[in-house]
Formats: sequence, C-alpha cells, structure tokens
Amino acid sequence: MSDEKSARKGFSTRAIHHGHDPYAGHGALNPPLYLSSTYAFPTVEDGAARFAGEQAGFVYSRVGNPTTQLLEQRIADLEGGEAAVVTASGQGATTSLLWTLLAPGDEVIADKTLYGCTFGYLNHGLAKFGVTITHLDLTEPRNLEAAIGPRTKLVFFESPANPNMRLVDIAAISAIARRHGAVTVVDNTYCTPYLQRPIELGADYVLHSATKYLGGHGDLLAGAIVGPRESLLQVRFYGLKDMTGAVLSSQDAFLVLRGMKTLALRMHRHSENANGIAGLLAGHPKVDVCHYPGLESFPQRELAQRQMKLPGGMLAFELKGGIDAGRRFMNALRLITRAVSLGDAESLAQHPASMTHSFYTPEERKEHLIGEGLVRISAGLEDLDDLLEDVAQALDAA
Ligand code: 7XF
Repeated sequence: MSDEKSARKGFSTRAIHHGHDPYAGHGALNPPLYLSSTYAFPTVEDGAARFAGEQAGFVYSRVGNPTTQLLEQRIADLEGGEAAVVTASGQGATTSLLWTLLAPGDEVIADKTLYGCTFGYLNHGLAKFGVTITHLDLTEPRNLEAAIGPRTKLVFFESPANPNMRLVDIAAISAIARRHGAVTVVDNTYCTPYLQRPIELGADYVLHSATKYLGGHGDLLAGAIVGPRESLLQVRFYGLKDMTGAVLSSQDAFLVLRGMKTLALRMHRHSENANGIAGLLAGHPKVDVCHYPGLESFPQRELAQRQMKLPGGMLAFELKGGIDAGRRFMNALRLITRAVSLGDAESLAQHPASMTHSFYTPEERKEHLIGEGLVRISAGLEDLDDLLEDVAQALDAA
C-alpha cells in the first residue's frame, strides 16, 4: 500500500500493509526477504553518487537493506515519527542513539528506574566518557524542573518502568525538557505504539526492544529508534554504521514484520491476561502489593488512563513473605515459564533483583526503587483460566 493511502487507515491495517505493494515486482503478497550484504552499482559514478548520498539506492547492508527499510517505515508510521532506524537489539538502539546525540560535558537526566543494562550503559559506559548521569524521580515532573540545567542534553525514561511499573507523564516531562533545550527519549518497549505513542505526546525519540512485543514470538533480538528524519540520518551514519555496528539482520527484520501484523490483537490478549492475573494477586492474602496500571489500587491510574490505550501485559508484585516467598512462588510455577524477557506468547516470570536488575548493586536497587522480593510477570497469550490456576497453586506453595 502506498504511504498516501496508508495514512488514512487504522493501526492494524497499517501494521499489515504500510510500505508494501503486493502488485509490484513479482506480485508477492508478503514482503520479500532480501539476503544480500552488498548491492551492485551500474557504474563507478553511480556508486560514488550513492556513497555521497546524491543518488537513492542501497550501498551495503550495514547502512540499509530493503527488508530492514520496510520494517523501519512501518515502525516510524505506527509510532507517528518521521523516520526509524532498526538495530540488532534494544541495547543496540539505546547505545546507537545516545552515542550519536551526546558529547563529553553533557548531562543526561534519567528516571530512577531503568532496565538493568540501560542503567549499566549509562552509569558504567557513558559516564566513563565524560557524560554526567543524574537520576531523578521523574514521576514528579517538578523534580525535572528543579534540576534541569544548561548542560542537560537529554531526558531518558521508560513508562511503565521495568520492573516496578512506575509511570512517567510523557507530555509534562517532554514539555519541560523542550523549554530548556533538551530532548526527551522514551523507551516504549512495554507499551508498543498500539498502547502509547510518546512522539504524539511531545517526546523527541522513541526506543524499542523489538525483541519483545513487536517481534512477539521469542525467536529473535531486535531494536528500533524513532525520531526526526535529519537526526536519524546521523544515527544511521555515525551511531549505527560507525560506532556500534549493531545492525539488524534482514532475516530478523522479516520476522519482526510478520510479528507486527498481529500486534494489536496480541496486545488486547496480553492486557486481558495481565488484568486477570493482577486481579487475583491484588486480592490475595499472601500478596503485599501488586503493581498493574489496570488495578483500582494503582496510584497512577488516572495517568495510565490518559496515556495508555490499555494497561498492558506486564505486572509486578511482592509477597508478604518477601524474597523467600517469591522464590517459592517462582519455583512452584508449572505453566508460566521461569525466564527473563517479555512480550512473548508464553507467560514468563522472573526475579528482577537476581536477573534483569542484578547489574545494580543491592544499595543501588534500594535507591532506585527495585524491591528485593519483587516478582515480574509478562502475561502471555495462553487461556486465562490456565494462567490463574497456575498462579493460584504457586501462591499456595509460596
Ligand atoms: O537488547 P534487548 O533487545 O534485550 O533490549 C534491551 C531492553 C531495552 N529496554 C527495555 C525496557 C527492556 O526491557 C530491554 C530488555 N529487557 C529484557 C527483560 O527485562 O527481561 C532483557 C532480559 S535480561
């Protein structure tokens, strides 16, 4: 479907059709998978013109490939951004973007709670190169207003945050950052553009681990960066091509394109299942607290309803018996699989303090609001009754 036609269509129609014309070429219904590392130049002059950016066309797959390009067009379209660059992992997306935007002397203001390897990259990676990292509680926009200064180049957060589900008001934070000349980067992995579109709310860049809901089937690693076209050219030609080299293979791009065709359907089911599990946990005598944006008891419920289309497939909770009860709960699970990652068809449970967030020291976890006993569940696509039965018997054992 041409970009013009697709602009008037709904989310799922665009997730299935945007950027591909089945009547072109050989008439293939499904976008072809291009397996080529390099591309032929008709003449040496054409090759030189392509390298100089004066002629359209592919050069080498570290800079672009027709299959990955289609994925970029679809993700940009669904996020409401000008352009996208896809990468070999979510981590590759974060590093390719931030290496491009930042220089020594700059300050990054980041929320207190971040995925463990993002925290590691900022504090053990970027900090070594003269970038100052300041963590603030961005659930209170006034904290940003008070701390932002002339060196603040970039404001970074996840919403909901991995793993404790804190939400950040994207519109409020983006407005403050913009007023002070800083850009806002939102990791939208937990929501996907079906549930939340940060650029429409005022953010400058969106990041994804497409390993998760966008791919949706636990069979690949991928990432994406969405943002202004000019800036993403820099990301592609410096951050990705020269600095990280975290280039997505076209085979994995093909699988993400396939996964995205069912994204909207899957997000409804993930949300329904998470909502059911959260309801069981929240009312259970052994549970201390359950963090899920769809619960009446969720402290930021009003913001969740304003900012997210559905409460999503992720939840986290703490048992009254703390970390030992959490271990017993996890070891008792029979259907929900003990594994990190999220957004797969299979429901997954993990223990952030010993797994995804073990890169924080115990003191850092305390400071960054990640409970030692917290258990995280990614609700999959199975039948809710079976999931509830499994959670109920694991709670009995906890
Ligand atoms: O490089 P990846 O594709 O694994 O993505 C990194 C990443 C970036 N942002 C967020 C919000 C993420 O959750 C991730 C990956 N998180 C997995 C998890 O939390 O289970 C990784 C398993 S250690």
